[in-house]
Amino acid sequence: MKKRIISCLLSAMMITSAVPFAAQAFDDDITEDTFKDAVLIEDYDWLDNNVYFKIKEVYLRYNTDTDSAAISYVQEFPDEICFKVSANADIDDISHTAAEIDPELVLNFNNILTDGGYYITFRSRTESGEYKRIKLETAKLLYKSVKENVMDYYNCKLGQNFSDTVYYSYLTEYYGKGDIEEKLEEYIAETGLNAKLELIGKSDIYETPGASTPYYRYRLVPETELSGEDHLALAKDIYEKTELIPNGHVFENLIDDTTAGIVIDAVNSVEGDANCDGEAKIGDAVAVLQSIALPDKYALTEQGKFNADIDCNGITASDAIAIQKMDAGIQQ
Ligand SMILES: [Ca+2]
Ligand SMILES: [Ca+2]
Repeated sequence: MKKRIISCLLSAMMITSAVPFAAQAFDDDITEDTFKDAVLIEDYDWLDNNVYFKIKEVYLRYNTDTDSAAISYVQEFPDEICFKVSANADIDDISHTAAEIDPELVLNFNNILTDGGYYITFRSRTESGEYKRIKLETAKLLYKSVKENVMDYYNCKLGQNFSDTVYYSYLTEYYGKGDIEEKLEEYIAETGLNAKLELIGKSDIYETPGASTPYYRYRLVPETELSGEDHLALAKDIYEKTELIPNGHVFENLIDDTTAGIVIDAVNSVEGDANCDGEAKIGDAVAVLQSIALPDKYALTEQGKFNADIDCNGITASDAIAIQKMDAGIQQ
């Protein structure tokens, strides 16, 4: 079957991937030209799992050297607060503290690091599973409440559209807990599809602290060559019958994820430093008052607001007073 090259229109800026799988290239070399004719899949609602990210756009392209097609997701990540904690940190205790600050602040996952310890990530999620914005003061309060217990505070990533990350996926590749294999085998048995299952990888991400629940990545590989459209149709059919959503194997990211949203550096935050010059001085108290009086003219940056919100309730005149007292050496 003649293979077609479909590509997509994205700048070729490389970024690091947050996905815990090693990069795996397809056979073709990725260049800007490779993607210029990508097809935007309009009916991508079925791909939106709204779990760790929200899919905004999906592109389909054919692989030049294999019989596979791939999809590119443009993703939107919800706000998150990340900590690095030691291996023996009491994650349940930190989780409890977070829930006391805001009941919707939930531990999303913890990621074991090779040097011992974990990255743990909090997101704000409603009971119905919708992710919400995290208020700056909530991030500050959580930081202040748990900072004695953490090895390092990583950052808060706040702001919608924080990350338009693109990645590629084999069209029938699935990531999740052990029941993926069972569901796919059932699908093959029921449909009589001529296909085999390939285990691509296993991840050490755990959904619940202390619970050994490895995640698996499987590919359902058709034995007969499919066109990109046919492979996509198969993926949709699998979704309709099993509710399994393709979840790709990142091998390249093409959009710089630092261009949108806000990343607060809490480790290097100087308490009271509203103007972000590294010191808390009387000028910071003035900057706070100016930002309240003339917010359009003297707006604080998000980092400045994080630094200057001494009592973790948003920026008010009392922060200016607290900063003045700090500057004067008066204990809080
Ligand atoms: Ca300052
Ligand atoms: Ca305040």
